[in-house]
Amino acid sequence: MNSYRRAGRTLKDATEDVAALAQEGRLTELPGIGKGTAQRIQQYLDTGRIDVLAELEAKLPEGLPALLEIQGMGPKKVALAHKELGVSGLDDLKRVIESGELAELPGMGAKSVEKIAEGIKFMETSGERTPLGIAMPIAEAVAERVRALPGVKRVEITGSARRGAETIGDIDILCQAKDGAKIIKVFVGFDGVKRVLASGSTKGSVTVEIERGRELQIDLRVVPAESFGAALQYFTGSKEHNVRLREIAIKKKWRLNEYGLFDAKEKQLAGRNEEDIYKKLRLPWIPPELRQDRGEVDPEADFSGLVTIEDIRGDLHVHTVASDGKNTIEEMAVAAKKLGYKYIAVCDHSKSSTIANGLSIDRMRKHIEAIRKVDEKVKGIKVFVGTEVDILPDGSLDYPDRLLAECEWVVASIHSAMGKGGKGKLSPAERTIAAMENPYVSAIGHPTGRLLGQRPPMEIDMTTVIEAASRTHTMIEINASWQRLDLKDVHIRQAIDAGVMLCMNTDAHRTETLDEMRYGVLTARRAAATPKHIANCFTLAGLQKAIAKKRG
Ligand code: DGT
Ligand code: CA
Ligand code: CA
Ligand code: ZN
Repeated sequence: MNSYRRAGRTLKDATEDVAALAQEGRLTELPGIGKGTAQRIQQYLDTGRIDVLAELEAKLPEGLPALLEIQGMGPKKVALAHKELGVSGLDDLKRVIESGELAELPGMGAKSVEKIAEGIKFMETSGERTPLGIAMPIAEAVAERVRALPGVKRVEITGSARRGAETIGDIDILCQAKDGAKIIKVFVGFDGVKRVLASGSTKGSVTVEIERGRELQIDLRVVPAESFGAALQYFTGSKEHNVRLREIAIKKKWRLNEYGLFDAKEKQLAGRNEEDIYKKLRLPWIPPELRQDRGEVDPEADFSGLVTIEDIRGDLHVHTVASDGKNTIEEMAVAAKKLGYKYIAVCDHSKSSTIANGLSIDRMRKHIEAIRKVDEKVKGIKVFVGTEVDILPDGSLDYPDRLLAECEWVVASIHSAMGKGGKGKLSPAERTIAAMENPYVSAIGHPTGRLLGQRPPMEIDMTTVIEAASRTHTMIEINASWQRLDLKDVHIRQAIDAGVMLCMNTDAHRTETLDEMRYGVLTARRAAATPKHIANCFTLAGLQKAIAKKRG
């Protein structure tokens, strides 16, 4: 089992195209891939299935693999519950938790059962929504294919994806064309379509499989030119935002729907372009990310100048092979330069993050030298000597001050003991604040520690954290990785209002994920952030000044 897991990891991390390697018969050159595994990969590439896997799956009760997704339920516990109590699905599991039978199994106990119960609750409430970072590339690829069809004039992604929501229920795409039925017929036949839910003359609905047993719905609507703007506005939502707009229309005795804005005599006042709808309602055009009914429907508001991806001049939290990254310092620097960045901060893990291959003090000293060398070698980009230092359970940092002083940029993060603290223990907020009191800590990394759909945020009082950040001149990170999006939008707004300087980082562990910055930008726009709120929108000199504000 472990060898398959290892092979899986190898494939996921492979820098060469696996299909190409297979064709050349070179799969066994990859670490952890023997002849047998290579044959199975080949079978999957040829047929889309693996016989051994299918046989194993057939032997297992259908509901069993899903139990592995529950936080706190490892393979051993699933096997134990299955063997001893006949648990073969979620309902069974809930029953034996309720009855107390699960807690009585060897190696279980009340505490781990409580954790499992929480895991179930979290999984059920996070539902079947798909992370933005999975849904967006699919939405863009499908939109691109629709755009290429003959007769298609305009295509836009709408719905929650256009609003940059953290998770997506389904993807909504809007297209302008005359012959809807023809477009939709082609759409429902796109390769990759798993099921067709609807296929008409104005709307088609399909699903695609995003992982085994998990499908994502895509709706395509086709509208004529005269109502494209109205449909774009309507299907972008949110529903609550649309309700506000409709209230304004009704007050004027007008009507607003997906076909347009109409006066009392049914004359269309706007509909061709989205901007016209807002203009007729005497509102500024409201960026989609802000359409959440949080006070944005305001004639006086000014939403110009929100941060865009072009404003980002560097990434201040990336990892390398020195800890748990996949690329070297130089590869990360060159990739950042290709994105047009002026600076990058190499922030590998500190010694206590042992599972992430954190650097001992000695290794860190050598690493600092290595970063300096790359900074000299790669021209046109400043490579900051940085670290992502662990905030330990007692609120102290994982490196001594004299080592932190050698770093130009220090991100401090909590990676362990993420519980709420309690008797004699510091709470996550207390630990974070203790870290911010350290003069060398430039920023707090992924402040709530959440992993979307997997791990809830720590119980951390963000109000006191934000207040301390403002007082100590410590920046707070907007971790742009779509798995985190941490800070989230409402906390970003809260930090801005408290005068806290933010920074936006990908936490990239490989060159490819440097481009996840876009998800951080969408999230920051949902908080109406502008470049002046985000330190890595500054020039190098401006950033250095912002860092010096704390260090003096
Ligand atoms: P999702 O898919 O759950 O992530 O969220 P949305 O916002 O994409 O919701 P969805 O796909 O159900 O509908 C897309 C947009 O269409 C929604 O944001 C607003 C509009 N819409 C859909 N149904 C209604 C409705 O019953 N009333 C109003 N006012 N708008 C609706
Ligand atoms: Ca949707
Ligand atoms: Ca939809
Ligand atoms: Zn981290």
